[in-house]
Amino acid sequence: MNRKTRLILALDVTSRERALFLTELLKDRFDAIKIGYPLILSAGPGIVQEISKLAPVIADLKIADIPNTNRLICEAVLEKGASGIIAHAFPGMDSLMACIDSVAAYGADLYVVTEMSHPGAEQFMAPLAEDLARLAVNVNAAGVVAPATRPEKIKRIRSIIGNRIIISPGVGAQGGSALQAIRAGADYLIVGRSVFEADDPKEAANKVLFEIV
Ligand code: O7M
Repeated sequence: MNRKTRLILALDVTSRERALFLTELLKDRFDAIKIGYPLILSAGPGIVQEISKLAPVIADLKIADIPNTNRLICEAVLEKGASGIIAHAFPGMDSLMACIDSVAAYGADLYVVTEMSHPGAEQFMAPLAEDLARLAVNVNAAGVVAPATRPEKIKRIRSIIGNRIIISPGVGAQGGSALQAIRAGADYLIVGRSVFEADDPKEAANKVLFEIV
């Protein structure tokens, strides 16, 4: 991912037309577009290909299966042009290695979830986050996902992963501060509703950009 604006758009809309409109409107302000189940299940997997022609796509399928199934899922979206993939670490080393082997074959990047940004992540993920980050390092992932809602956790994760990439969701709609997340060590912020649901999405993106420069 080319680091220009340090923003990743979470395109959690369910209409193909809206997704393409927002991509065209906002692509200059974002280094990548993150597409997940809401859009892929509504618009069909071809949307990965369509948006990849306009901007780099990170496929957020939070892959969490046995190695063979992980490989099949990765290949399906990489074949459609995704340049990044997001996977969970908790299924273990072999499952994550299947993702690494797949992204390597396509010259794409793997991002591994360490701790999620919502309150429920405190229940099971938070106590394991550092182990999950270590696993991301062991498989040589390009980066990890860490919560902007808990900047102190970004700091902890940074101390474990060295200079691998941290992409960080939870800014805006979930209450996280863009500036605090960047100061804690995030490389990129994942921003969704606070931008695409705004009356003026370009202006809303500009506000985040001004905050972090
Ligand atoms: O800015 P929002 O809250 O509208 O969107 C945040 C996006 O980040 C949305 O697509 C979530 O699915 C995603 N996300 C989280 O909000 N929290 C996490 O811990 C992890 C993710 C994510 O992108 O994981 C890869």
